[in-house]
Amino acid sequence: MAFLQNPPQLSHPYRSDRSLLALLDRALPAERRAALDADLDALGDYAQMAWLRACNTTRRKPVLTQWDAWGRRVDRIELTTAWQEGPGITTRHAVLAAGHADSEHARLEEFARVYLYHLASEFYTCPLAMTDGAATAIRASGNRELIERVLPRFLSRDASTFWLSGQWMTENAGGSDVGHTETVARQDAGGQWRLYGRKWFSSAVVGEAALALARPEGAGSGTAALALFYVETMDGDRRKPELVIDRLKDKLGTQELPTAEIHLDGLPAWPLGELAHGVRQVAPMLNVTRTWNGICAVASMARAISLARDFAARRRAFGRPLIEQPLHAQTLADMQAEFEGAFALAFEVAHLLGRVERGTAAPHEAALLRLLTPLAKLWTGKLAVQVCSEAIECFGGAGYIEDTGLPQLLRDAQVYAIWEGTTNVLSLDSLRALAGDSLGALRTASTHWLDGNDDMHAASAIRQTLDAAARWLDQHAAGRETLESGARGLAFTLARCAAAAMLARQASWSSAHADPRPAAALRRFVRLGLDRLVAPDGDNTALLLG
Ligand code: MFK
Repeated sequence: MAFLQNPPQLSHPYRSDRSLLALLDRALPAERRAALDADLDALGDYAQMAWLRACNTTRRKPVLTQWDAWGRRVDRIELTTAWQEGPGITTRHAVLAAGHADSEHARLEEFARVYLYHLASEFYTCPLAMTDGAATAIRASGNRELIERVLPRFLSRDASTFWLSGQWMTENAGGSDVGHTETVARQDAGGQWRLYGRKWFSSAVVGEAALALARPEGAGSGTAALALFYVETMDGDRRKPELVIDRLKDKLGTQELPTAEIHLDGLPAWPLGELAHGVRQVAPMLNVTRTWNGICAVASMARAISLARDFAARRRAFGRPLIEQPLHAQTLADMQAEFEGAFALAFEVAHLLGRVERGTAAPHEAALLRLLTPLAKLWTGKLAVQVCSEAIECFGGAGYIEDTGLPQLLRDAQVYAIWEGTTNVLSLDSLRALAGDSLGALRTASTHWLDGNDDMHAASAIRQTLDAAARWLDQHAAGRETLESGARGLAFTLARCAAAAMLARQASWSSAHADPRPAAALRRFVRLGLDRLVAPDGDNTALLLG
């Protein structure tokens, strides 16, 4: 019998994830920690089952049928199995409800669930993120009628009453530059607002509701004149005729997710608040979905590394298992250190969000959250692509073969750098945050996170790099073009410093609990470098593009 390679096995995504277990043990009071265990265990079981199922079945994509045999417009979308299971799993394990519970730990407990569920969900987490964001934005609007109508649906623990919500923002002209939105809101004779226009990326078109940006008829141009509307998509069990699905997108990845192009032809809509400043009103939603993006990105990294490490123990080359080959071990350890930094940052944003929402955060932490949210999103998004790419390379040619399930990890990871704003858009958003005193808040927080850690080299590298970032910002604050051109380097630098300081806090706790591995991750993460600052070189850029 010719040689057959053992395929990689996925170890239990919850019980074998030491980063998640240690974080929850450190950050949660014992009672809450214990109460969370059953849901996380079950979501880990589901994730393991879903991986095996995906390995043993032919992949499917959603199918849109626009017309029935008799010429009636139906716009019916057939979903994959994981998507059909989505409402049941989500509500049974209170994925969204947990995040809105009355506790400063609510968001951490929610995002622990999201982290475990994400890959098994086949990006059902995308509309879940938007539903979570919509619930947050509607709550922030103070619109009582709407809060009472939709929050029990969006946060339901019962699949039969659960509603998904979309976020209809992106248009052909207004992608990142949402101020170019062309969708118009017009009042009919009865005073009902109705939306007319085309939305270009609607990933929750199978949902029951959405928040949509539109320009009230007669309002001026630009971002400030946009208003935020709430819409419902269904009339009983039929989609409203004023919502037309033009086609499903043929995407690089996230292919189980039915992202649609749609037309709104007079869809009834209700303003959330004032008939202007819609972007300001949708910002709480954006910040929540960006938090989901960061957590989902680290979930992809965790999966890629878990499979690559398992395979390295099974696969022999040049006389020994790959894991014993020094260069391969080095590669895996670098991935692990970068992952642990990203994990620390993404989950700190989640925990902080809960504390800020519940009013238990320290005074500087609201500014800190405003900065860390785009930093976590942009850095983890890019890192996920790098880690997934490296991981599939760890399998050699097998990593390039579709039905190993490995290429999908990389294709899907590419979405994190695009979904909810590209790396550059998020870098510019971090400049918005830095216009306040968020850098001071990061310095204060870092001092706190480093307190009690005995890795003097790491502490000094973090402080020196934060000083360098502050000097860079001072030097370039007045020159907008230079500031923007270096915004990505600044954002990566701050993200890495924040992640390192958070890793230091986790390392102190873990060392005291006889686990030296996070301290090792910190040493390696710092050695891989914190400083990504870019010297201004406008002339050189112009020459290269000429
Ligand atoms: C999962 C799989 C997905 C499947 C495939 C999907 C592929 C991708 C599909 C997509 O299209 S994802 C892209 C979604 N689009 C975005 O994420 C928008 C990207 N653009 C931005 O983020 C811009 O920064 C933004 C539109 C939010 C604002 O740009 P502007 O037009 O220059 O607005 P401006 O005047 O700076 O900000 C308006 C207000 O919002 C200001 O407040 P004031 O009115 O009080 O002055 C800002 O401070 C506030 N604001 C903006 N961003 C904020 C914020 N407030 C809090 N947090 C933020 N993040």
